[in-house]
Amino acid sequence: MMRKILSGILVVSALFLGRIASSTAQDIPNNTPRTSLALAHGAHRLGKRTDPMMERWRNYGLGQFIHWGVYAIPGGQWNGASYGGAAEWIRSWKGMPKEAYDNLYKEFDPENYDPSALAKQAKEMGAKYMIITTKHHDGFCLWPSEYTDYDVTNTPYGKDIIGPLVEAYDAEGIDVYLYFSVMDWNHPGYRSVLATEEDRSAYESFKEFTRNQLLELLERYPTTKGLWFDGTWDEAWKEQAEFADNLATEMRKKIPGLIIGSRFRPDDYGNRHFDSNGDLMGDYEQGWERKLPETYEDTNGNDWDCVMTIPENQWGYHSDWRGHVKTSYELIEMLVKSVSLDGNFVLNFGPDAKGDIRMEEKKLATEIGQWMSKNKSAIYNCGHIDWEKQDWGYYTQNRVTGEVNMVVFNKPINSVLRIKTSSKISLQKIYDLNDATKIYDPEEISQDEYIIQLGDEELAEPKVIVIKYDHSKGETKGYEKAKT
Ligand code: FHN
Repeated sequence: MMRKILSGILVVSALFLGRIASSTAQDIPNNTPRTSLALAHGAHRLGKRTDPMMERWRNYGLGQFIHWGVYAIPGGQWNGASYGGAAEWIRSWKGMPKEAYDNLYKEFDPENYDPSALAKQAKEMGAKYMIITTKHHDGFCLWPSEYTDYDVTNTPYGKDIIGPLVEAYDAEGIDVYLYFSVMDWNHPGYRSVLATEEDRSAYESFKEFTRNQLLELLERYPTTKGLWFDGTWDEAWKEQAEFADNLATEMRKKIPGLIIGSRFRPDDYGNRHFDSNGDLMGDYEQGWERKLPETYEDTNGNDWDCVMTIPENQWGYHSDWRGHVKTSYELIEMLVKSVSLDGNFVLNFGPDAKGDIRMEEKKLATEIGQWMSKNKSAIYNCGHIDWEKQDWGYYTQNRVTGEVNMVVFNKPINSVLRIKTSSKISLQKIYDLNDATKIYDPEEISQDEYIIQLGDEELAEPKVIVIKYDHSKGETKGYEKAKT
């Protein structure tokens, strides 16, 4: 109880103290007394990682997620009834007997699984990295694991899924990240809460199993760039600050530079994502699932990714998508907004039991890819610029050239696009990314404020206008403020 109260107080104070992390990284050795609270297993760094692997991560822009496992076999249906939740959670539905679910692996035989076709499709879409579920909450492993029989080797398919996939994506130059659910409904030692001594001792075997599996994955697939953790919200796991911290160190020894987000380890008080001082734990924030930050302030200046489903909430294959299915322009807008706020956007795909990607997903991947092929320079290597957001769309800035992209989603009825910079600059050239002969003449209308005219141009799709500028002050006109 005391711990809960203390942790609550700390979380509140974190809002005041912690979110002032500077953007330059500083190493904090374990046990260093902090201005606020000394934590043995809190954040070990303030600010962003600045090494080349993390720079590469930061510049991806677009990623692909794949959720695949035995849940693709029922595809959200059991005995003629349709499960209303996310397909990969069907085991927890009272309509489906656990025993039936736990025997599904005996039917897992994805004869159409073609990792190079998947990798090619991801490449065409413009993905620079991908995340694959090696093991979801049900505990079924898509790789041959020495530590459980509940894996792909004991299915009719009988072969490793992960190895060929890593190879195929590596061959396309797409970086691979491994999703791993700590929560594991299949392991006998797994507990969500440690209520008794028996629970604690069972959980020790589960921890050892988790460690073994993670090290096994990194040994088997050494080109892995990072781990994407999930299922770490249990009370039992929240008590494992020291274990998780040591394991993270061990994993980083196996693959130096390994990227691990904020979902992995809890701190000394069981806080996740942000430690009790409010500092981000892990290399980037993993809290943006099926939602996006509204403003740059919402990101606290951290690296982050957004993982997104195409329908409202389906990750694994569900044959009966209900509700709103996002269109390619909605997804492109989310992608652009993510980049404009310094994040990566990761779009999920759920292959069916045979290993096929459904038509709706293929179509969206193609449409996004068509847009990306023309406009990728507004996405890759781009991030946030602190110019005032306008209703026509989003700015992204190339981190190398400094060029600014206006990604226009809405054409105003008056055809006027407003640009308000954060300081006096000198505009050099404003032009259409896909037709450099189309030059826009900015008209200065106020201090650091300009307009350009779109004229009769129709917006057939989100359009990119490039702004080249330099920091020379130029001539300052004396705009008079209204005396009100
Ligand atoms: O419960 C899972 C869900 O099934 C899916 O894997 C998503 C992906 O981010 N993560 C979990 C909830 O956070």
